[in-house]
Amino acid sequence: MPTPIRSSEITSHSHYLTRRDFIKTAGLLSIGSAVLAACGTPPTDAPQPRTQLAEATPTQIAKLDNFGTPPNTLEQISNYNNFFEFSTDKEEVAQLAQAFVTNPWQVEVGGLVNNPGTFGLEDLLNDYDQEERIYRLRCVEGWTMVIPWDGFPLHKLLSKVDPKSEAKYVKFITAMDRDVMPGTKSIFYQWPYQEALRIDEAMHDLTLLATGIYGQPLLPQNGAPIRLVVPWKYGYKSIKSIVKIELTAEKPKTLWTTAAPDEYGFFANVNPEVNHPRWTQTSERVIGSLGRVPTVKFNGYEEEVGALYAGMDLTVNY
Ligand SMILES: Nc1nc2c(c(=O)[nH]1)N[C@H]1C(S)=C(S)[C@@H](COP(=O)(O)O)O[C@H]1N2
Ligand SMILES: [Mo]
Repeated sequence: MPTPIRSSEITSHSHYLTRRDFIKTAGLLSIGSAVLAACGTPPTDAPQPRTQLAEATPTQIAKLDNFGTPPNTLEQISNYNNFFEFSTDKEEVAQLAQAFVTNPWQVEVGGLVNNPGTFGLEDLLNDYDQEERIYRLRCVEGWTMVIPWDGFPLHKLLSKVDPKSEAKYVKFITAMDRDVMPGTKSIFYQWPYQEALRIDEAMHDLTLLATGIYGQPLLPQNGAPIRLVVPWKYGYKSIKSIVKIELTAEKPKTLWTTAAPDEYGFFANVNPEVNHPRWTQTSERVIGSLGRVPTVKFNGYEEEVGALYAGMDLTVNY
């Protein structure tokens, strides 16, 4: 039986490759192994022989993120939330969001596509294998959580609707129910919450449509029943409770680039070299642990996504 991970074993951000290949159940296994192979040196501080891990039950397997950090607890993940439709108080969202009805649910996918369609949540769950992805969620505010998502890559759904060649961006819209979303009374924001990606970002295999956490359906406060997760970008790109996806030729407006264009860019790639005008982005607090750790470019996913931005000046807050 493997021993649980002790907090003293949590790997620091400076040497994140350690123990990566123990993420046996993560959907990133192939990427992880490719990175290890490229580096040539196997991890030396493996806590357990592989055979013992292989015999462990799923919940006993060490599940770690790309820095070797174990996930936050469901308690933490579901009680410290940004979901401005409900409240700007992170600890109040969980309670308020209980009134949000997320069943039945449909996602309409259209715009510049050859096969537009409206998909019921059940169809999406049946048609696409739900993979587990352990990603770090780095909020632009300077905190991080490690979340074991269940879901499927967005590119599977996009391939199904078959984007036209003119489609250059993918826009996402959150459900809006004014009756149960007191935050939408705020006139500082343009509702409904809207986000967007460039199409190559949307097609990247790391870009996930999440439907669960820890093997359970998403809770309302986490963006039930289906939300985007883009792990190399600040958390605000990971739009919750999606009802509409539209492919466009023009760069879409987003809630944050409309509300405060000088503070929140369209690309919003995690970058410790570009500070927020009002606070530093060089470090972050991992929820549930004390102190701060250095923030890493692209949230540690540079190997996977760096090529998407070749030639772009990354010191600009786009
Ligand atoms: N619709 C909607 N999506 C949203 C937000 C929001 O306010 N409304 N907040 C974003 C921000 S700022 C973050 S950090 C993450 C938080 O996700 P979590 O509460 O599941 O950790 O959701 C993002 N998605
Ligand atoms: Mo955020």
